[in-house]
Amino acid sequence: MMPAQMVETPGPDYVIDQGFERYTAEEHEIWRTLFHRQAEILKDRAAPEFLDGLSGLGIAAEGIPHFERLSDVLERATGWRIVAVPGLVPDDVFFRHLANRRFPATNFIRRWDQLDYLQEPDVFHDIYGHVPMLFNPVFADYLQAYGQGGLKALKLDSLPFLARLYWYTVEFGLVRTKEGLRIYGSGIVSSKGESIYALESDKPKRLPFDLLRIMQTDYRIDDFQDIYFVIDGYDQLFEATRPDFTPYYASLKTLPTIPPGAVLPGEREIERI
Ligand code: HBI
Ligand code: FE
Repeated sequence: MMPAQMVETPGPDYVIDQGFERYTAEEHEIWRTLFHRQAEILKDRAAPEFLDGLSGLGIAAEGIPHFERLSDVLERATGWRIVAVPGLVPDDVFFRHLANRRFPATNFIRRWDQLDYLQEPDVFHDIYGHVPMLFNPVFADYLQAYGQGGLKALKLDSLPFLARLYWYTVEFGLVRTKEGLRIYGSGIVSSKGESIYALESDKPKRLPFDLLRIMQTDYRIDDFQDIYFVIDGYDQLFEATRPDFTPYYASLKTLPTIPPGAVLPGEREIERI
């Protein structure tokens, strides 16, 4: 029996036991509060594929999901499973998990005073924000391809370029639908304020998805985004990760980094809503 005060030390893949039985009633209440708040806000703002994943996986309000039980449903749909990790893990560990269809989800939940914003991912960001999109077969394939690409980028000392692709799609991506722009990025759908700002504020720029432009564009981690990139569909993401990125990295290394708020001459901004 592990002494209570000892926190489990993760193995080389940083996987730990979720500790589901250790969650307190208050932690489940924080989940319920976040869930109900986002359910209201995301009705006409989240992409249909996100909402389909949320309901298809049975991710519900009643409390923090049980990773193993949720993984059994997810695996039947797209072959992905969720593994519990204590927080951000080293890049190579992260990419190896994604390349093997394992999504590393943080097992702790934020405190009441972090309800509106916290910098590092918690279980609400990872499970509510990321896992529903893994129910979509094309997006599920994209994220595995991203993991494989990450392991290659590490070898080519080109990780920052690929991290931008993850940031501006998986975390902060928007998708065009017949009803207008919708959100599929996890960093947005798990944030009350940014779910509204991303679609309705005049402040951020919105540009069409462009792989090299994204990999050349810096991003900020401490506030709402200055720019969003819009895809027409998830197969656009999957197709974009097909080619060998080696030549892209070589040319990107010779180009200046584009600051997040910039729109270059000739670029056509996408109108909000
Ligand atoms: N670790 N647990 C976790 N979750 C992430 O989203 C994550 C990570 N480590 C590295 C990382 N993301 C990014 O730096 C890579 O996408 C580049
Ligand atoms: Fe995330």
